[in-house]
Amino acid sequence: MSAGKKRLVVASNRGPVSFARDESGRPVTRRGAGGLVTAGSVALARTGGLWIAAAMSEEDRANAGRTLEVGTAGAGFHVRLLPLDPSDYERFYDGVSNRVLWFLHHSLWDVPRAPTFEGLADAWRGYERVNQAFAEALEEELRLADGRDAVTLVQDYHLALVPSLLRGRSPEAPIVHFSHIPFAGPTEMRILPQPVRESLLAGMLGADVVGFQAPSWAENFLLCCRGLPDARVDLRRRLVRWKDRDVRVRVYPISIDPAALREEAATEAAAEEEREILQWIGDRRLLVRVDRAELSKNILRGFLAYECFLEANPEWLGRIGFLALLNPSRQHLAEYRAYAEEAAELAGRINRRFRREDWEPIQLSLKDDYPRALAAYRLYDVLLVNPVFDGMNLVAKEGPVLNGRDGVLVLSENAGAFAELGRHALAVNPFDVGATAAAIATALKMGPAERRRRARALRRAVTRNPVEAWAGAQIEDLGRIIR
Ligand code: GDG
Repeated sequence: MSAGKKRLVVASNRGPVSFARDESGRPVTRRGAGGLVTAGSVALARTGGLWIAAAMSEEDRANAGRTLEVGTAGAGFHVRLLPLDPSDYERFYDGVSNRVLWFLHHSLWDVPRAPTFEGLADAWRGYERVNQAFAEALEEELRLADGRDAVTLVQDYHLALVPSLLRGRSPEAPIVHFSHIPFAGPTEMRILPQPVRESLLAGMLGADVVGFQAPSWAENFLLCCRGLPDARVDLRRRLVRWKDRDVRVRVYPISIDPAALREEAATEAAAEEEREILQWIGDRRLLVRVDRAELSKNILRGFLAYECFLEANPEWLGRIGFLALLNPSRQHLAEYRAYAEEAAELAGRINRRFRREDWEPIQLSLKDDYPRALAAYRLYDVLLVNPVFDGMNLVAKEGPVLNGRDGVLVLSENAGAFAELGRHALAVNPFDVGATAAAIATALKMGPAERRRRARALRRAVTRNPVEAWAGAQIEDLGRIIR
């Protein structure tokens, strides 16, 4: 049977639904947001199947074990939340995934001081146990599939060990591991203690296909595998020979669903935000950024670049506003709270330096407000997307699809999205504050014909890669390999 006919099983840390209680205390389910949920749900709605995710909250744990049906009749799929030991989950989620792997793959450590890896050995055991629990649940599902064997799509750095653990239990299972984030190069990878480094690579190599968002991350993975004893790496064919099997390394850039996005942007909530932003900006030009309040998104250098731009181009004082919409993220981690505070302080300092009676240079909002983000996408003249490193970055794709002003995209060379959109954006080295300031100035000076041409090309580049293609290409590749 070809992989294309098989049932789909998706495994990820965060699932497409979570449990909560409404005001009257009744249990309710909430749909998750984000690129993985959209792309995974689109794939599962087509084939039917199951999504296995961690029970992340108390409420999730109380409902774990039940299999839920999600979606509409004929386009539905099932979700199973795994009950996990809370202290193991904390080791897995914060101790390893958030504090070590996220920092490693985005180059976020201040290397003269960090990391020191105190507590890593203990956290690592929790990471292994949670990965083991996922592998067991997946194997059980494959057994239950009863002849209609399944294709397993394992998501992200949280579950790097799952492919080899599952392979050990189910040697014939077709498995893809996909990383939504960048992958560190071999030099950064050497920051990790050797056993951890080798377990991660060997874990991912349990898959038939190891997928990434962009060519640079795939190449980094291959280069890291060259450091793994007994692995044979063919860089040209993007192949790793490991334990008598060939593992393919491939690129599957994730995309967005433009029709669904336009529908969300057409709601009254978004229209209300649009009116509010228009009132704030008046006839000034609008610079926008939309991000999780996250270290990798490079918010501080973005503000410094704006300051540098205002300093070098005083004719723009009072004629532009910077709307920075930051969705709070991982606020239980001290590094994230400190970063968000530093961003607010920096915006405050720039405002105090340049503000006038009738003009505030930056409006910073630190809250979960998706309708406002959609409204800002429609209205920007310049969209600043300058992450230090980013797997893909969906803001760079959503903005151009909704924007109605032929806005210019200023895009980091280190965002995965750069491979698809870079030619039509203004490229910046995210570490170079002066160059980012110059790119903002260039965007604002750009003539209407060039703006229109670039905006159109960006829209076309996004829509050329439909969201269904992400899982579709993975399943097709598996089909060719397995046959
Ligand atoms: C990871 C990788 C990769 C914006 N404001 C709010 C809000 N948003 C939405 C945006 C966009 C999403 O959040 C952010 O997407 P990104 O791609 O930028 O970012 P990550 O969260 O870092 O995701 C990334 C992605 O996985 C998919 O593979 O692209 O590289 O890091 O859709 O519009 N959402 C909510 N409230 C807001 O205030 N709920």
